[in-house]
Amino acid sequence: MIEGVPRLLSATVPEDRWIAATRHPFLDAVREGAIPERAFDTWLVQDALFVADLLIFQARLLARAPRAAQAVLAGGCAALVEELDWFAAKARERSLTLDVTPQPATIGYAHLLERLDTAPYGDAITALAVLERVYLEAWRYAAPASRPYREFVEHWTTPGFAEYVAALDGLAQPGGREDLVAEVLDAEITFWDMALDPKEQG
Ligand code: MP5
Repeated sequence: MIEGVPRLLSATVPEDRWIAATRHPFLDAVREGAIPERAFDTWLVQDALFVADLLIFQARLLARAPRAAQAVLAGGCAALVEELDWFAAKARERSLTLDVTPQPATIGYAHLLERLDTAPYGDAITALAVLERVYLEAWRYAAPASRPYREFVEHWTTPGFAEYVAALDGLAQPGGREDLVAEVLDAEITFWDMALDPKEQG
């Protein structure tokens, strides 16, 4: 058993990547209040771009989901729409524009979502369950953090988000394309790396 990974998924998830994705130095720095502002702001605007890509993927997944999965996925889509408003508000508070060029890590993750879009439903929902679970556990690791980062930690550690993640765990169909699960974890690690060390944009 890997800590934080639901039993159902633990055979699917590679432990070294799980640890790298959920205990990343970015998260240590957030918890300690030592994150450079530029790194945090890079993460924020790039994650807003990621969430827009995720909404496209998830809306399509909802369209092909079995009846029993529709409510959870529809709720997730609505939450992503609200989250895009939240990102816009946070960007305004920090005087950031969301009209930025995607970093290579963001583009890479978008390409992975496009491939998941054409993967069989079972593999795609499992990848989504891992994508959300890893984010919950990552921000739990950064908790409680002090201001001004605490509200970001709280955003992804609320009981409501944990319930959503548990519901996705219940929909996951492990035992399929384990390489896609590993790719999700790699994309998560690369995303945190990117925030700490963004590529210069031309
Ligand atoms: C999520 C996210 C979780 N916001 N960013 C990355 C890089 N991975 C996962 O998605 P959500 O829907 O915002 O909880």
